[in-house]
Amino acid sequence: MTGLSNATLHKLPPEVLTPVYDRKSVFVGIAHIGVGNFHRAHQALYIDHILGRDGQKDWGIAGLGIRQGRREEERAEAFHRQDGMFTLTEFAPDNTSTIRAVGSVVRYVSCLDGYEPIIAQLADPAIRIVSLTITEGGYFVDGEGHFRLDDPFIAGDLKREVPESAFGLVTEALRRRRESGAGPFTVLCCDNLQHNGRVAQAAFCGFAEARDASLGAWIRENVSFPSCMVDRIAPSVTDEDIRRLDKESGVDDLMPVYSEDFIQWVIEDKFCAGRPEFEAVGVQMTENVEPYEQVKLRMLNAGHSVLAFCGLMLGYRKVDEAVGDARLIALLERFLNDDVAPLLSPPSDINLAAYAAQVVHRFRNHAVGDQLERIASDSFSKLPVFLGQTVHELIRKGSDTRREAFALACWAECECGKDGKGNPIEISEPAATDEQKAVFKDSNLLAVFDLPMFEGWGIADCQTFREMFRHYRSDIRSKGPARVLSTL
Ligand code: CS2
Repeated sequence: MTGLSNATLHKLPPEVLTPVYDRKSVFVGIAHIGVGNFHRAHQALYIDHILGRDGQKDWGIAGLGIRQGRREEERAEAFHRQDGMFTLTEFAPDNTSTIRAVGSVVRYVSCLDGYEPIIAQLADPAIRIVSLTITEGGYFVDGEGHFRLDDPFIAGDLKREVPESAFGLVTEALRRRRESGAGPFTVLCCDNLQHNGRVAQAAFCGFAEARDASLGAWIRENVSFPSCMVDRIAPSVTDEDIRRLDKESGVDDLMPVYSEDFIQWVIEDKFCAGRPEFEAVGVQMTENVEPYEQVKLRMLNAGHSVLAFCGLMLGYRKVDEAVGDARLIALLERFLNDDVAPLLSPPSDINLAAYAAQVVHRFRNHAVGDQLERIASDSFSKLPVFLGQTVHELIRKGSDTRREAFALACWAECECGKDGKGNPIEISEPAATDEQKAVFKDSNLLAVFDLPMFEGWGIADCQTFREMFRHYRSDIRSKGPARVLSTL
């Protein structure tokens, strides 16, 4: 098998697509924080296409790794050994695939060498966009849109001379840029949040204002924070996947990624320091992202979560297996079409019935075989974004909420660590404290609704919903999830 680096590009097997541009002629113009699977299967691919176009060579990506740990050590080593390249395999539903060596990440700066080089990279006047995928829970913004300055991680970073959080690093870089005259850059949040640009603005400005009021005001005035909707299913990559993908590609890649062939990016056109020719590679530029993001988060992401909780409870581990079960398909389709769709005001180019059918079709993609445990993880951060508004509106309208109550009952049972057959499930909840996780084992089955994540759902005042949820949870335990599902 051939290793992956600039020197070996011409030796890769012919079925592996390689950059159509000369990587040596690319300059860095984007810095990205959080170079995980999703970024590499999504934004890095779009930029790879951009770099192949005339006059677009100054939009290369500098990947920034800001979280210490074993994963960072592996990633930094792989980026270093492979000159920033990795293979991406995109699987179509008919199991055909396209394999490509993505070349857009032309530099990688790791915190393992300290945080100063990261700040220096961000402060480099060549950087005109700083994009981020730091997860839904990574912004420390509460339901009212306030940055949580009292969070110990944030409070600690505010005191550090050399900061380590995304907010601290960007703030310090902007301070230097203001001083040197290099000017602002655009901060582009690429996480699954509603009005993610506004959330990012609240977080970055909140941090900066606490550090230095005049700098905070300058950032508010000069830095743009466009919202965007990102969409592509990119599963976690296990060691076994690495072996499988490398065998298929014939490339000895330390960090291959894989995904579905579907991809979408809708961005609010608000860039304070210039931007690539996004339209030329299929990105939709718009004045208003909100209707797109509402559809995506409340249908695809929420549908994913509903399927994950109920599928796990029935004993499945993969998305394509779960949608192979007619009972779960029926649940998912009714959730999408009967519960969520009537609440949405989609943009004119989206037909919701067709969108729902496409979501189901995407979930059926066998080669993608996404992990239900991955999707169920971090629900403390995800559920308020994906499902909160839907439940709130259904309750307010007095509509049928059986499927939502059942999905949440399955979720609460999943969080107890076992599926409906008694087999272990592993769901990680990085945003939850141990005390919060203990509510799932409470003999009061309704104790979960006291968690702060349920603020604003309308459940506290809805006896019908609470009763239904309690009932479902206890029936799942006594009769099994399949019996309960058959009553919906
Ligand atoms: C998933 C998303 O993690 C989740 O909850 O629903 O990662 C999903 O695969 C992507 O948002 C698809 O764009």
